[in-house]
Amino acid sequence: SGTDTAAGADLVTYELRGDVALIGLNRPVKRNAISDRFVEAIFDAVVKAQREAKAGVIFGHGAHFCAGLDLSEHSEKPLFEAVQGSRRWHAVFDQIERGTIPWVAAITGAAVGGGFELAASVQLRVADEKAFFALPEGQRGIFVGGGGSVRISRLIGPARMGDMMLTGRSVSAADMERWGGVSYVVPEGEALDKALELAARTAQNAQFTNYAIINALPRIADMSSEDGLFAESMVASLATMTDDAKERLRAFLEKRAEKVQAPE
Ligand code: 1HE
Repeated sequence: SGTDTAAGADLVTYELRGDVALIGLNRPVKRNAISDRFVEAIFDAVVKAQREAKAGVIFGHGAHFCAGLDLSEHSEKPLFEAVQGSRRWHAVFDQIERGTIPWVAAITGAAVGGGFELAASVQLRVADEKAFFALPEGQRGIFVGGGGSVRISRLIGPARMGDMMLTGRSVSAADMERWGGVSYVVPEGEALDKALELAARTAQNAQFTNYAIINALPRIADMSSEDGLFAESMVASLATMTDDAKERLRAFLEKRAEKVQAPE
């Protein structure tokens, strides 16, 4: 464990477990608040994982997933630096949302402000039943800058996001599941194990299909229906051409592949 990259190596832990990379946000005394160095450390770890792993998990060391932007750095910044800082968060989180491998977030404690924005950039969200979500930007006199107005808004809807930002209220894991903001709520203490299990399962998929899911779905969501359907046919046909698809389809027909199971 431990990353060998330069920027803020101490701020994240990195571990490879089989095909799954584990990135731990590691600034628990500051509730994993994300400083400029921290954003770079996340980027380096994500790029390393894309080289070495087939799926990744992001979790927070300590009781909380992430308290968002490091507010102690933020107030000092001149306008143009603030813009560039926000754009850097976008680039880093985009590497997670539209990169080469699927990511699972194991959310415990607070996922607040930029912490929720980070969670919104992964493909699968697992929440501990005690986890909570908030967007306190309204009280702080700032605005989301880590992609939340796009990603969180599309995940839970602009009305719910506006409610969270205007009222600053805390939303429970159970309510967030109802809102579609998380896909799994698990008993206390089990989020990381569940996230690892899901990541390991996605790592077994065909690489091209995972890439298409990660990259085609959000883009098609941005298209008109007509363009989306056309793009879908192109991606679907390309997927079918891969050796992986040929072998996996043959395996199914020869009864060597796992069947779909009824849900538990
Ligand atoms: C911080 C931060 C931070 C904690 N920046 N230092 N985010 C927020 O507005 C959330 C602010 N944080 C909190 O509401 C709470 O800290 C928590 C609910 C997350 C956790 O509470 P608790 O009681 O466990 O911890 P604490 O005692 O509040 O915090 C421990 C220390 O971390 C304390 O510092 P200390 O020197 O007194 O020990 C806190 O000041 C520090 N800390 N959170 C800096 N965020 C790209 S735009 C995104 C915009 C946003 O993200 S806005 C939301 C910012």
